[in-house]
Amino acid sequence: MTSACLGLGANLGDRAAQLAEALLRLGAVDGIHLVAVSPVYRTAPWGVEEQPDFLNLCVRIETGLAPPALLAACKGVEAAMGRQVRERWGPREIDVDVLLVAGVEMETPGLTLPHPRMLQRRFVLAPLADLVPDWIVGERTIGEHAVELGADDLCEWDEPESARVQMLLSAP
Ligand code: PH2
Ligand code: MG
Ligand code: MG
Repeated sequence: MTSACLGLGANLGDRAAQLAEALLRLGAVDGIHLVAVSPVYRTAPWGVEEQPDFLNLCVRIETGLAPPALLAACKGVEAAMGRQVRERWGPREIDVDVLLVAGVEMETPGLTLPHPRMLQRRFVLAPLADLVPDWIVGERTIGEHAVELGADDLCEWDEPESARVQMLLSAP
């Protein structure tokens, strides 16, 4: 089993419910075990600014899947939840990205690890720093990268939506 971290985001529909559904679907995949879920952050849209705010979180998993199979599982969850194909960086009902797989650096057409843009994105680094502040990417820890990126656009803990996701995850 290998430790890995995934980044989830949504900015259409009932965002917290979709994040929770995606987590439940991921946890039901053979070979994926959820270890810890970060708080939920409300974040300014990055890339395409004219779209609703996102809710973002990260999840730490243990997995027996190799990275391509893990990516396929993430895409499978998006497809099962009816994610529509829209413009790059545009609005989405659910997005599940593979951010980090412990000990893995790879660059293939479909998957680059660590995720190539994660260090420039507050909406990734903030929840990731809550989960794995001491993991090293490049020369620094995730916590150090998060401090270095600083804070300017919206990226704040959403307490009610964090509580809703937790509640939906623990509901029978
Ligand atoms: N995802 C994108 C594009 N822009 N902005 C925020 N705040 N959060 C996201 O998850 C996000 C984004 C494409 O994956
Ligand atoms: Mg993404
Ligand atoms: Mg994606």
